[in-house]
Amino acid sequence: MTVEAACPLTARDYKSDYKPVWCPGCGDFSVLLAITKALAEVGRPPEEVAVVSGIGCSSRVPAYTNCYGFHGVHGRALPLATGLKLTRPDLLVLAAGGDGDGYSIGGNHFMHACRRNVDLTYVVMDNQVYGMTKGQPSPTTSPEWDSALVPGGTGLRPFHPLVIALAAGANFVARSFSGDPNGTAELIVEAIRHPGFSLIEVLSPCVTFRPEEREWAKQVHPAPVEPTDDRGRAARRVLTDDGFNIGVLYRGRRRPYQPPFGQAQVEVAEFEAEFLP
Ligand SMILES: Cc1ncc(C[n+]2csc(CCOP(=O)(O)OP(=O)(O)O)c2C)c(N)n1
Ligand code: SF4
Repeated sequence: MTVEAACPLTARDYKSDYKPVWCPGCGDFSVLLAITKALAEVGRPPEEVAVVSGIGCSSRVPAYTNCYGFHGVHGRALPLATGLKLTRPDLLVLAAGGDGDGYSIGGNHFMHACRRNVDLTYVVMDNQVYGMTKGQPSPTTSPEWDSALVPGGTGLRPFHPLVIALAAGANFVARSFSGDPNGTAELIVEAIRHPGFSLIEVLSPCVTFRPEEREWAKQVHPAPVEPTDDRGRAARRVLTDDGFNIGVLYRGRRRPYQPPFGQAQVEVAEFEAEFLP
């Protein structure tokens, strides 16, 4: 059962004492601020919230909150978050990470999390690069991005996470920009309140390996159309937009997946006996 907080919570109530080790200017600072503001606005106390991640600069978020946290294996934030939510539906479960973590090694889990539509919120800090491992291209890197590691660029078509999410069954899809922490917080609040699997793609510059991403501040703009509940229409829009439309892009009506809880068919001792010599 949800325990109402005795007095209004603030973003500070969700921050841990650990000081982020991100590079000065990294977009992830503002995303952390947005997440803590959103949690305060939703009002569930930190002990009723679990923040789950894989590995990457962006995946350090759980350590910087004082909610329950799980800093897991690279690419495995979503199976962890899914299992947790299914067994503890009373918790607010938020997964966070980067484009490498979520769309490369974790790409298969991403699709199936969308398909399962468990009531989770997934915040992806997309900087179109592997920041933590020093600048390799990620699935969302543009083909012509020239770097010392891949001279002349990859020449590969980028993965389009929002279209994949829509096709696979995500129930809420939004895009935001880290330079607007208040707007990002509002989207995260809406995503948390929306039933089912919600994806928020946050354009979050990696100022160290992609300094040109500082220009995103001049390129982002509000989505020119109202959100739709028609995923075909939403998919067409995000396929043809400029990649800088900010706001809610899709609000679906799928019922979240939540199998009956607490009706185990097998006693734990019985299950253990199968594995004991
Ligand atoms: C199984 C496994 N493979 C590879 C790595 C190395 N690795 C750590 S973080 C990372 C990519 C991080 O990129 P992203 O998720 O985009 O996060 P960012 O650092 O840019 O925030 C990789 C490849 C690992 N830790 N574990
Ligand atoms: S390497 Fe990039 S993503 Fe990682 S902390 Fe530095 S600026 Fe942020």
